[in-house]
Amino acid sequence: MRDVTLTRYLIAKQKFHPEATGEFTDLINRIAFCGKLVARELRRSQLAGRTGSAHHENVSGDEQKKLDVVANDIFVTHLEYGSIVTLAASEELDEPAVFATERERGSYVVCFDPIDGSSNLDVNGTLGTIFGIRRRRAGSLADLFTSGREQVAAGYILYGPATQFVLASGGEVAVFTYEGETGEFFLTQDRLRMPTKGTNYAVNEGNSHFWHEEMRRFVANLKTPDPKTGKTHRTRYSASLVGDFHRILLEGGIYLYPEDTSDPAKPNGKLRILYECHPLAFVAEAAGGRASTGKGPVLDVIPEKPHARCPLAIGSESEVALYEKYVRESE
Ligand code: AHM
Ligand code: MG
Repeated sequence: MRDVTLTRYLIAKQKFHPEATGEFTDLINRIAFCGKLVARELRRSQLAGRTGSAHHENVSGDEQKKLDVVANDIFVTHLEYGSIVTLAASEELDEPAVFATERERGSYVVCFDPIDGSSNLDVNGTLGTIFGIRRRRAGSLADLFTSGREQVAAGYILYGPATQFVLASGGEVAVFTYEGETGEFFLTQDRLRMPTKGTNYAVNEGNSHFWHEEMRRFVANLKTPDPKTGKTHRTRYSASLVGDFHRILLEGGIYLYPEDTSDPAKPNGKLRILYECHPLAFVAEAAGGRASTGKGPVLDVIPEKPHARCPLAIGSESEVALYEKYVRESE
């Protein structure tokens, strides 16, 4: 497995699609290349004085960091050329960027969060990039306002002690790890399956005052010893959705960012559907896990605008089903 590069993996998969033009392989390679550039920026940021605020808010009202802007520019630059991508929606773009004219007909629509977990930028903490890919249909903004099941691939790049590229496509999840000496991503885990039950939970408990009652009861349940094992779930929260989700993908458990009452303008929690919830839900389902709003699958949620949000409970089948039961019983 250690001599399978990302490119070799993609070429092997492409053989199952005789109609393939090579554009998808090109697109994934470009996203991986952007990951290498972002990882390089992150490694240098403390020495180069590139930490801190860009003194600007994005359209969601979040403070933009200098590196949010740098990473967004990297992705826009490398997705824009060659008419492969028609439209790109990013957390850091007020409006989606249109890359291909009607005549050029790019085949794909890409949604991305260039730096997820931005509050970790200044403290050298774990960070990520999230992406979801749809086929171009109408060739207009309407292509964005569709179910997450329209995605043909999704994944993330995890910037931790090692940089890893996680790709869900064709119903399978594969993990590639970056090697600096060769500049390549090598396949390190193939056909990954999420445990059906785990022992971790990730949630910002500082928000518990604003949670609905069923959420408080659910988390209390996770902290109550299991009658069979005598063990409770462990809290593992890093303020990086990608980092927290990756642990849950490997070890099982649940990540939650539920709806709460902290801000009447944001009744659906914090996370955005197109470039946070849909892509990770796609990865979770491809690995045998689940992603739910509490009331139904996240992949079935259709956003009404580019930065729309939804509640997210994502992870092992067992924990997500239990959370849905608490939500159902509260109705
Ligand atoms: P970001 O994309 O602006 O960084 O926001 C998303 C992040 C997630 O990575 C993380 O799980 C969550 O926001 C943390 O939010 P909070 O500080 O409210 O716990
Ligand atoms: Mg984010």
